[in-house]
Amino acid sequence: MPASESTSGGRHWVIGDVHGCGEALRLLIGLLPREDRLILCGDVINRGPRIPMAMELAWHLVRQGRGVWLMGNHERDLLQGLDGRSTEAVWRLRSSRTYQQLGETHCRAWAPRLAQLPTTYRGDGWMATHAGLEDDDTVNLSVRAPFWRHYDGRHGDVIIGHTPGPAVRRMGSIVFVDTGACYGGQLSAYCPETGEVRSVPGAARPGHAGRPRILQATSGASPAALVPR
Ligand SMILES: [Mn+2]
Repeated sequence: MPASESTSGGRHWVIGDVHGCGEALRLLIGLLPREDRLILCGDVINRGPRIPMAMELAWHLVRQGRGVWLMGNHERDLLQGLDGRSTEAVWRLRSSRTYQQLGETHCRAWAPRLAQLPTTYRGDGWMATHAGLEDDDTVNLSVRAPFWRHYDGRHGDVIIGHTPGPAVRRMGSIVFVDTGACYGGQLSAYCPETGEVRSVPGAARPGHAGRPRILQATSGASPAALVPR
């Protein structure tokens, strides 16, 4: 899978799962310095109310050279559904909010762009990816506790999304930046160079329970509050 690398030497902001919160992404982009590089940590699509807007904003950052949109498991699932290789993938595609909001034709128009998304971004002493790495360093777009438990810091800090929580938080060398924008939480950006966090309110979801789905990590592997180092 493709990787992307820092060439700027400037500051970066790694942004958590947007999940269709287009308005929140617009506000957050407006809060971040124009000269800094924005890394979207994957799962820009699905769940939220304004998926086309979120995708257009993310792609605009990519085209400007201001941002990098990393592949999440939701983007991968969309591509697999469009490929039509399994009945389950097609069923998942048709029941996804991205498919419902964009329709078949627009989903297909996005596929060549989504297929190019890198799975990692490497900065100086840190990297970003959607969920984590296997023991042999291959990217896994949906791993949770096994990576949290076993990551030994060999790539410096690894900044990930995928698992929502109440705040940007650190566990060892892993920084979690998904703050549940689509679940009534916030959309957050974390600067690996300074440890600074900036957040905006996510989309309120009428009829939704409003609580982030915070996964219970096994055997005490629970992401702690962020302590910048
Ligand atoms: Mn995910």
